[in-house]
Amino acid sequence: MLGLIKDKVLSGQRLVEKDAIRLFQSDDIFTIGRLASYVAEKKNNKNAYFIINRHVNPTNICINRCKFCAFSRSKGEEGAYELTIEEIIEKLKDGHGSQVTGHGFSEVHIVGGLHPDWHFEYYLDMLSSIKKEFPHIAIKAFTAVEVDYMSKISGLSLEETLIALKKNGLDLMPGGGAEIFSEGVRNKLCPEKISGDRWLEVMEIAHRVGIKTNATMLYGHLEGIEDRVKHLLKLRDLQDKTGGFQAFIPLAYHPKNTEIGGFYSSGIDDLKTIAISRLVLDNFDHIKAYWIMLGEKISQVALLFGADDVDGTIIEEKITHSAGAMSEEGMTREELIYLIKKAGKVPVQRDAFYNPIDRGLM
Ligand code: V47
Ligand code: SF4
Repeated sequence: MLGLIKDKVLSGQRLVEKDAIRLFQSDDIFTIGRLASYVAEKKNNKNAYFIINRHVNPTNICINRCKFCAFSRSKGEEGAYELTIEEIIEKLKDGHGSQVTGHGFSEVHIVGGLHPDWHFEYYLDMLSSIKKEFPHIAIKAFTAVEVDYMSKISGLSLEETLIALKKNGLDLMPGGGAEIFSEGVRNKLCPEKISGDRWLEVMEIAHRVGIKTNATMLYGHLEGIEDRVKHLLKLRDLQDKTGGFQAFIPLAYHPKNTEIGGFYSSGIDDLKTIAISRLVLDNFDHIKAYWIMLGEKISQVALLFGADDVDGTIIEEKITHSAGAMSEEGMTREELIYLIKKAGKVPVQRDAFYNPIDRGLM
């Protein structure tokens, strides 16, 4: 049944919408995985990337309150928190070069809620203070949703907002907030959030002003196969235009403590989604199997299904763990290397832009 698709992949032809739908409908996970692995190795050989990084979530107070999000709180609600810039810097000092990583961080990943009282200057101050203290750490910060919010609170255009963020130390942007672009499902999941088109617009402008970004897709909730495929194709179209995406990360929905509830994604769906993403997104260099969401073991197997990156040491993770993630919150460098080697891949420690820092890890 997958013969024609196999021929297309092996001859380097681009898959179309109905090919992607057929792949999602198929139970032949081994063929799909083998094809994805073929494409991944053509792009990245047997390399599997990881990074020494740390996540920081400056606040969980958020005006959007998406129905799949167990992390956010309203102002004044029990469990709501907000970090000062000093507290953020302390967190970075804490793990920097510590026993947890054995090395200094290459990247800090910062995302948080849309705080009703914070001013744009606070975000700029956050960036410049971190940059001043840690000039060698790349700052990957703020989803397209947060950037849109900053543009609204500052009265600046998206372009002006992004340029100001860049000037103050923003190096690249994570891929969160994309969720699923389909309007019907998005309205059920997160009615207050910016539309899929707006998310794409923010990313297009970020790429234009020289900020590389990632892209994500939240799957395993209310969406159907067609919603997933359309989402991937919109990302592929924008990547054709800008070339500004570095990696695609499928995010497995976690149901605990959320308003919409439901189930954890299955391991089979996780692997299939990674593999099909690799096959459809022929213009993305990297597919990330984010171990925090997939779990250590599925993310390891995903390296044989088209993924070439498992993300990093993380240290502290709140968003997925609020929603019932069963993984640890951090892994050491040695654990990441072990996980990758045991998948038969070559561990490559990378910086935020996929430049190799250490290849001699075998
Ligand atoms: O934007 C929220 C998602 C995202 C849940 O770019 C949930 O390198 C699952 O985007 N179940 C944040 N997912 C995480 C993210 C990310 C993570 C790692 C690396 C990168 C990168 C990006 O988490 C949110 C939202 O899409 N999310 N709630 C949930 N219950
Ligand atoms: Fe807020 Fe992001 Fe959670 Fe939505 S997913 S409620 S925007 S923190």
